[in-house]
Amino acid sequence: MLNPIRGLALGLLASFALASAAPAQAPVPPAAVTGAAPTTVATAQPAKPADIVHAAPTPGIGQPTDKISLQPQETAIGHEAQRFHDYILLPMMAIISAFVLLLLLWVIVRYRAAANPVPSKTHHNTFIEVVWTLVPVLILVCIAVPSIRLLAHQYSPPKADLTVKVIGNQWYWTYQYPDNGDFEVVSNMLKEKNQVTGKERPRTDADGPRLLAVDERMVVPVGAVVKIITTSNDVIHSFALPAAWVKMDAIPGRLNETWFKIDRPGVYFGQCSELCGARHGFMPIAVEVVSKEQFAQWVAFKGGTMPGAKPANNPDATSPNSPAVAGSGTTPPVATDTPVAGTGEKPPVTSQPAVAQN
Ligand SMILES: [Cu+2]
Repeated sequence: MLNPIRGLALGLLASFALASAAPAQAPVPPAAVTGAAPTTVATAQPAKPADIVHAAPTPGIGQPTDKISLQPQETAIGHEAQRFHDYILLPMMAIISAFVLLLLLWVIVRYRAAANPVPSKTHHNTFIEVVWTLVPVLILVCIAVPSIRLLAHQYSPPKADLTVKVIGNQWYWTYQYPDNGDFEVVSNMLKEKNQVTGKERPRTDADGPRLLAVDERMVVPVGAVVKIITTSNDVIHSFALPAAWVKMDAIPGRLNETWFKIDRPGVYFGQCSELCGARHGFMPIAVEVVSKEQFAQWVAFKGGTMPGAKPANNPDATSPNSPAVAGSGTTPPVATDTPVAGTGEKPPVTSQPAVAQN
């Protein structure tokens, strides 16, 4: 349940989003001012438990398409891999397959028993033996050079702008943000309308395709080098995001590392790619790439902090373990700067300590 002060912060965030969308809206008079922050303004709106507004996915981007090819790639590594696949591997495979097929057909027809009552006893042809040794070697070299170069690029990550710890569970994902106050997001697949029970929210098209949409996405800033650390709480899972050319096993008791950098805002879907039990097919991955401002807003909404962000009026606020302010019970302190729509001011930053949910 939301506590009232956190509810105020949510209300502020919601009103900020509304104000940006509809500048003609009448100004809301300040209704209450908290003691912790003299500039804090609380609107009279009821606290909205709703989430931050998330982007709807774009068909054909970050999700399976009906084309026979790799999923459209969104990272530099992905483009390199796609070029390698499209212009080197695929043509080579096609040429070799066609060559072997034609050779077989030619041998079957030309040297059939009916046409050759007396079989040829030819053996040893130095030229052909050199050719059939050298040509496969050259083919392998042609594949190995770009392949090893691609691997080297994959395993030479640039300096990370953000680290996300991805933890596989039977059968959902949790995403921890150690750079942002170590808050955690638990991501479950959204069920269809006819499958939900109780208060579960069914999937809508704005969430994403069936079996890929989740209730909580991993959110990352656009253009940021995101370091992914994978591990697992139970069995081996695999974090795979095809549009980012990422697939990394999540192994209990071990930390694996991969990375991606996506330059286009949007929603990108993936799936667990290691058979991990009965519901292996029902633990999708959704990564939402947003602007830096939206990311900061989302982090604040989740109770995290941005690295280097100054806590507003509360020196304890940067510590995730900071005790609650005396007199406010167990309620963590919240201070929110007044957002001013249309002036290009920064979105509100809360100083609420991160809540670890382990
Ligand atoms: Cu799994």
